[in-house]
Amino acid sequence: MRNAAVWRQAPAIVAVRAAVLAVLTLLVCSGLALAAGGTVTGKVDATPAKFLEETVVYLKEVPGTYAPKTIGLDQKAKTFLPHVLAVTAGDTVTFLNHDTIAHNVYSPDNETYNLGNFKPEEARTYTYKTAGVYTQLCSLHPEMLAFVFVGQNPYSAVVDKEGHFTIKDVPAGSYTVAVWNSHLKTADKKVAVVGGQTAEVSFSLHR
Ligand SMILES: [Cu+2]
Repeated sequence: MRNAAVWRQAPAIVAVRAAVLAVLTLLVCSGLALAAGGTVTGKVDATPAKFLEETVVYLKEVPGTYAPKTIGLDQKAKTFLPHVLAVTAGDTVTFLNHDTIAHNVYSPDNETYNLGNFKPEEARTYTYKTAGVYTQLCSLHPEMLAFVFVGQNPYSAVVDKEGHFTIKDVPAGSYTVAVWNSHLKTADKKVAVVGGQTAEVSFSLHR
């Protein structure tokens, strides 16, 4: 008789165990979503539109320390590639001359640097200490121009051709979203970021 009672209880125990497991899984998953942060996305319009490509959307003052990265900015066909590069203070940029002629790398802005003249296939690096926008120039070719946006934090994005941007893995919190453009302006906006969710912010740039 005792054995029969145990068999009758067994399905109930299994059901309780499954329910507990489901609740735990839910808690762990929502915890991971919070840890993974949220996304800030949107679109920037520019008047005149020709300046749209020189646009970086970024979050101002996000507390934290960020592991330094190394990112490339090449010179090819007398052009800096990419035209706009967004990095974080402490990051290193590797400049590589992909051309068959010499190039120079310098910036007159913020902490200023001049890496000298590079032979073809030569690479030199520069580590940015101070946040700000650095006009990237070549003293040998006045037509060569790029911009290195150095943020206080990694939560920045260069817009695509249509003005869309996406900033991922943002810690939950309230932030100010700002836009840098080479010629145009727009007011900052506030955004509330929730883990696992996407917040949309759009901007209109003008003179
Ligand atoms: Cu050059």
